[in-house]
Amino acid sequence: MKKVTAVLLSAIMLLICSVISSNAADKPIFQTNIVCGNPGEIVEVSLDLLNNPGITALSIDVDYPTEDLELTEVKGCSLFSDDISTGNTKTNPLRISWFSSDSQNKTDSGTLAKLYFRIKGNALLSRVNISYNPENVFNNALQNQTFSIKNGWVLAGDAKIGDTNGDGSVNISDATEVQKHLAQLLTLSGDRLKAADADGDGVVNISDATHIQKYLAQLIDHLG
Ligand SMILES: [Ca+2]
Ligand SMILES: [Ca+2]
Repeated sequence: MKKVTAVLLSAIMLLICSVISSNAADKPIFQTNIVCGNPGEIVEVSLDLLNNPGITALSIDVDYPTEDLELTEVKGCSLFSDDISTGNTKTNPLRISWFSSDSQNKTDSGTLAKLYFRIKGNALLSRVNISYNPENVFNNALQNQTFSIKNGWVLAGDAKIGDTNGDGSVNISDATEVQKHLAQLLTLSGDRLKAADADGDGVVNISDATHIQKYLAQLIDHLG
């Protein structure tokens, strides 16, 4: 009887996990990617739309630290039949917008725009943040569509996400530093604090220490 119960429980857990993972996989996402370069170089950051549920309009803002990055050019991509407006490179945040002129839902996923940044002299970890008002992203029934956001980084020189002590590698000392910071035994600030956001959700908490540990245990293959 115990064996039957265990098998049944395993099957239920498997079912729950598969439902959760399929939901996660299908979740609509706006994201910018993680790129590396050296100060003075121009790097290309992609603004992507994933798992498009079907929309007729969108308006997204992208902001970045002007002390670290200079936006030199923006190219709208031909993801949809109508042009994607890329706004003015001199404004921060930059507004990326699009609407379907035939009012038909478009379900394509891919790159909305490419942003070209020149990395300034003292930059290390620079976040390229996306924000949007759900009322400005909707389908042909005027239903607002909700997207998750995954913000990317421009990493200059040897900068690495998760390398909170700045020694050039990510190891267990970095996870310990995050824990000490949370316990107020030390204070991470500036680029060291930015590096501590190892899961890239915009806040530094215990999940980041866990994220570094999982990365070191090869349970996940990337940080940020
Ligand atoms: Ca380190
Ligand atoms: Ca975090």
